[in-house]
Amino acid sequence: MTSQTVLLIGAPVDCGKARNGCLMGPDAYRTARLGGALTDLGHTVRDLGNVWPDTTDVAEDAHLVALPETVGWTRALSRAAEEALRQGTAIFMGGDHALSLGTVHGAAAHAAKVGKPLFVLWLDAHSDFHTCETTESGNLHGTPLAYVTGRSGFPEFPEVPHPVPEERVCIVGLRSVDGPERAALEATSIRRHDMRDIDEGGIAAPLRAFLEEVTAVGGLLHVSLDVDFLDPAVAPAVGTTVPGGATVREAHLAMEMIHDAGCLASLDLVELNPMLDERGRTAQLMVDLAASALGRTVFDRPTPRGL
Ligand code: 5AB
Ligand code: MN
Ligand code: MN
Ligand code: MN
Repeated sequence: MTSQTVLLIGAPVDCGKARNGCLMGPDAYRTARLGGALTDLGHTVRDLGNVWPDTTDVAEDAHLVALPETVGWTRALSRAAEEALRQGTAIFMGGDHALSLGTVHGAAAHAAKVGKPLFVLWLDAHSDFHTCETTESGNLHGTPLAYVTGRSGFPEFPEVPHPVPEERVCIVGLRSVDGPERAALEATSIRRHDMRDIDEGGIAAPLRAFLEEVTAVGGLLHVSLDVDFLDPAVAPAVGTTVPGGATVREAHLAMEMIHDAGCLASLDLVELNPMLDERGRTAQLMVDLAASALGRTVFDRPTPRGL
């Protein structure tokens, strides 16, 4: 396995929805030894510490939750992501999914600079395809995929000079999509594999097809892994659980295939709420999944002790 430089960036974004707790995500990943797990694989790991949001003069919005703060995070995380991707493989330790407004924005800027196409794999129960105008909850963690693909309806956010083209986006794990998101998605060529597709045909075939497209053109892959992609029975530490999610092995297989494709540029670990966890098991599972994405194989898995 080729040894890589891996940058860990804490993004304690906790304003993308009303329920608090994702603020503690980065330290839960540190406590669960994310850095150590990757060092054990032979990688050079640098924890760059936590990013904090820019201050902005954006006004509060009556409907949108924490709009000024979220814009501030987007600016700061876009810069942090662009800088980290220049140095190696970047892992963003969230924080809620609003952090991807910034990380994908920055990854796209990096990809444009190095002249490679950026692809995005969205592993989530939800499509996160609302705009500021369509969101019913006002929770901006439900919007990042719309923003980074260049949908209009984000007037207060930074311009998106490098929108990710629809044909380079793949969503896997869907089982809760709001009406306006569904209508908007159906008008795009964004690939989406819902849980029924996975039940019927498995996760490997659609993922393999997507990864082959990335590698065929020498693309960079950004993976956004929402805890609620997983079934709540194995990953309870998330505010937006939806029954019927991916199994432990489906998720690991996805990560193992991503590693083998050799195109991973950046990874978001989002929506972990340690307040809702059971003895750290969700944090540990997310760490193990990140290790699979960075080269841990099924044979390397330790037998859990002391649970
Ligand atoms: B997550 C919902 N569509 O807009 C909304 O967890 C849920 O980052 C969004 O995927 C879930 O509030 C956002 C109902
Ligand atoms: Mn999400
Ligand atoms: Mn979700
Ligand atoms: Mn959520």
